[in-house]
Amino acid sequence: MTQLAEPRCAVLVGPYLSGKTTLLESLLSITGTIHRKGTVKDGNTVGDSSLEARSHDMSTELTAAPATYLDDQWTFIDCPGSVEFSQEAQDTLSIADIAVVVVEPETDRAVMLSPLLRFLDDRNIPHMIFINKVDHTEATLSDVLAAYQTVSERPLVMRQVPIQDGETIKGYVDLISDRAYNYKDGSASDLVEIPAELQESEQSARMEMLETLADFDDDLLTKLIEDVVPPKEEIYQFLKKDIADDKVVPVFFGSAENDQGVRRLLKALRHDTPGPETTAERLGIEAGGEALAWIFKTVHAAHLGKLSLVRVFRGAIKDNDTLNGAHASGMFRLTGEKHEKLGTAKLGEVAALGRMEGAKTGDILTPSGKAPEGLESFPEPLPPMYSAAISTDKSSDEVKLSEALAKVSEEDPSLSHENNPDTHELVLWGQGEMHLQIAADRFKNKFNLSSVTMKKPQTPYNETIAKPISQHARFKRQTGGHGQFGDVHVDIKPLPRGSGFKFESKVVGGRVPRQFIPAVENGAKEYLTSGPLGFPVVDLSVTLTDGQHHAVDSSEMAFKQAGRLAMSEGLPQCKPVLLEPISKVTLSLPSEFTSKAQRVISGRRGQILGFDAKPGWKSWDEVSALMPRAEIHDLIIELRSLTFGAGSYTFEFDHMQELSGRDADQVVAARAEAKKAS
Ligand SMILES: Nc1nc2c(ncn2[C@@H]2O[C@H](COP(=O)(O)OP(=O)(O)OP(=O)(O)O)[C@@H](O)[C@H]2O)c(=O)[nH]1
Ligand SMILES: [Mg+2]
Repeated sequence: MTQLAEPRCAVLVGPYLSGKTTLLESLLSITGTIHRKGTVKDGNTVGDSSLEARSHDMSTELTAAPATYLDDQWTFIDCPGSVEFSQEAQDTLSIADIAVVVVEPETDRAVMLSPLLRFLDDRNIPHMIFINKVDHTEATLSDVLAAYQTVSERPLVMRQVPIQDGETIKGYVDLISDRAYNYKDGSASDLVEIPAELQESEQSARMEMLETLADFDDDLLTKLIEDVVPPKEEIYQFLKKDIADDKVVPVFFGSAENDQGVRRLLKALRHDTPGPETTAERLGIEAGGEALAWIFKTVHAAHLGKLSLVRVFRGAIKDNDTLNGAHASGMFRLTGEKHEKLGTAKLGEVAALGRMEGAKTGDILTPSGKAPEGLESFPEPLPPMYSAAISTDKSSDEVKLSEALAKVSEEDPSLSHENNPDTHELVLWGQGEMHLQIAADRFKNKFNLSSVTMKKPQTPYNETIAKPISQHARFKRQTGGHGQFGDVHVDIKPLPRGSGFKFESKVVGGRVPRQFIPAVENGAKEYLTSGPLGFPVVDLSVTLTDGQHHAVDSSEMAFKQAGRLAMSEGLPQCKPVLLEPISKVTLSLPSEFTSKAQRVISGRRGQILGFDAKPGWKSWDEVSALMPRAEIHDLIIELRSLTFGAGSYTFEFDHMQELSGRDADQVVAARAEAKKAS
């Protein structure tokens, strides 16, 4: 009896709408996992089962599904293609034996693919390219290949050449087996004679493939120089090794919708995909030792609660095992939204562990709780690029909202949230408009939070003063019984940027009794939360120089009010100025778009600090600039539309800067308007 191969895992990735979910459906149909093939249009595919995915006609989270093909076990995982969901793709790729990069037969948008290919090559993740939708293209495949080659560091090798019938591709010639096939609806392709007119181009494509392989093998090179054509078996072995080492990327084509070329792809996967032990080695997991599983995704499912999706990289885990000190409540195998109980998950398998409280995406699970050292790093959460202020008008939903926020960020580490101390808004950060929209949909669909609304977040402006002043203020109330009395003299002075607020007392002789001095400071501070222009006031000093008190009527409260009064009467005379936050922004983008991006920065009141080649990235630049925070809000939208989605940016607070003129007037007027409305 032949030894069965360990279960392997292929992850489908690639640009938005290239046909990954359709390809998963085709793979599952051909392997007999499903008996009725669905379509994305009809909303009945195994992938995209969530309400969010169905309603937006796009994948919004991964779909894992097991399959058996010619006695080999597989888990296929379909990832969303939108750049806004790249965290999901990156995390899933980290546990893949191979990635199938599904692309469209386009020549002008190849640049979209470069961040993904870069990620794969940085981590040496073996991958293949599947040019999908060849039933519907005007481009010639050699042009398509050439376009994608410009964004791939690794050589792409065409494994097939198309058999054309006019504009239509009706089959292919396999360049290693030297066999020709015509596509056949609903079943495996027919073996046919290689068309005479293709013989020559097939031979030259074959030679090109061999020459690329020979770049990585001296024996093959010697053979080619000596005009010896190596036997097929040898070529298969070269290719298999080069794919496993991520030295070359084989390219296939077909039509997922029509199941064309998908069997061929399956056979290539079967032959060329490294097993989980090889992947474990690539990830730095030594063979031998205790069982080990890696969490690549966390889901909060409707009935099962928290699920940790893992891939087993050593040994086997059983339903009742204790891992990292926690006891999983159930182990499951997922097929899209369906789940079945699983007793044992062995090396290579993908499983979902129930209610592993405390466990998070990226964690290594072992019985001892110890993770080996020197492992490949799990992808970091992607830097935030777009934000929205999120709120609920139902106070009973507030606790639910904070729980839901914690859960969606657990499901998707590229979502985060913060309470902005200046604007007092709860701000949700993510990768783009759609990303946040889907999060909002999840609040409604999954967490039953229909009262949640999102809006553009406020810019955290501050204000300061330009002129010093001495101010006297007296707080006096006589309301029967004993009254309230506090009297202060203060010097208010501007301080350099970044100084914040400073308070000191120079009062002598107990004219303001010592115990009331902190109250004066607190009163001043209280006023500073919203100054004459309506914003938090910073960069000023207040010195208590003198005052008066009354033996009976003075109190902490009275001096606090006096401190506050001194500020509210004094500050409007100190030439208030608006301060806007300026961020240091670093744009990362293909060099062909650099000059356009610089214009975008200037158009958004930015100051370009410089640009340079992005270290280690061929034909990419990094542009650094200082930009007002108010201008960054939708920068990613413009940057992506400029760069076919490839560009991104990071930002960090740099300094506060005075804003004057019309821009400032508008900000102040809008603030006054908002205050009136609230
Ligand atoms: N003509 C043609 N259309 C296809 C093919 N495969 C997919 N499509 C269509 O392309 C569109 C997108 O297909 P999906 O399978 O959802 O693409 P996807 O890559 O999963 O999309 P995202 O996950 O949102 O990135 C749908 O309208 C499909 O019907 C194909 O082989 N030929
Ligand atoms: Mg999809």
